[in-house]
Amino acid sequence: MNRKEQKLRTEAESTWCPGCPNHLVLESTKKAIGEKIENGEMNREDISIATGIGCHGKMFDYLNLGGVYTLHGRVLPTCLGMKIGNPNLEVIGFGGDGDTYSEGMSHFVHAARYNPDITMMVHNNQVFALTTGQATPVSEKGFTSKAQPKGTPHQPLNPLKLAISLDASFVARVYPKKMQHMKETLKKAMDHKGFAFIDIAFPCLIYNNKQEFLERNIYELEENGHDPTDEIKALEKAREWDYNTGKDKKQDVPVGVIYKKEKETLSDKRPKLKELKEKNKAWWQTKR
Ligand SMILES: Cc1ncc(C[n+]2csc(CCOP(=O)(O)OP(=O)(O)O)c2C)c(N)n1
Ligand code: SF4
Repeated sequence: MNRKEQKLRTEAESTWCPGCPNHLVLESTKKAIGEKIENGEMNREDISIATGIGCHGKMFDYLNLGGVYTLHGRVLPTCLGMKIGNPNLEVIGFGGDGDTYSEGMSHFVHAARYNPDITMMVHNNQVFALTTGQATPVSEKGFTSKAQPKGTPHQPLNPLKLAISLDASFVARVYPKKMQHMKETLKKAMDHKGFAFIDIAFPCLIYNNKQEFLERNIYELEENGHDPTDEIKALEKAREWDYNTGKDKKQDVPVGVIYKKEKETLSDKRPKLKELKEKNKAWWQTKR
């Protein structure tokens, strides 16, 4: 761990379950940001984060960065507010799948439309984990819990397909055990100008353990010659996994950048934000 990564640690004791993939998400995030700081691309003070409420939300406790530990479902409007308030900030949101695709769904749709220059990571364990295992909109059909003893009858929503059809300008999936790949994908998302969305596919070891399924079916798009600028190919890739574990059929779970497009950002569309960015830049630089 380099000096910059150490500065991103807090003294808070982790309350995640031992072995929870959230630990790996945290480490990859620290590495990605640590490397960017080390390379002189940004300072710790240039980054602002927002997290939802859930197991994923504890990222706020363990990352020594400014921001807002916000309400369940409200990560994206909080990120948007921070970005509008100071367009020079590098804003990163961390949400749960319950958080983002249930209560927060309308924000997700409009963030893709507005295209603010922010990064959104969704810790997608396909379950409301902190509230002990209820089905979310991405839980697989037939998923049982105390709240759904007969199994949810609904097909899971495919957030990647949705994001591409909303014309989100950067759409990716990562798997936390592929730490190097996850770190590099996060860096690409931070470099992207516009709304960069990353769905983190991972098992909740307690309430939805699909580790064996994921390990068996995951492959890296970068090794497959995928062209993320081809929208039709991107949709085909997004369709490969329908978020069921497909006990009867072969499923492929692609990870990496699925779709990427250059598109006007929110600041491009709002000249006042551009002005504010320039005006604040000088002030911001004196504060470093
Ligand atoms: C406005 C609001 N609605 C609901 C809740 C209850 N709640 C807290 S955590 C949580 C589950 C979080 O699940 P998810 O977002 O998938 O995150 P995970 O725990 O799986 O990381 C819920 C429903 C809340 N705290 N606030
Ligand atoms: S309940 Fe699941 S998501 Fe929450 S800390 Fe434990 S393993 Fe991780």
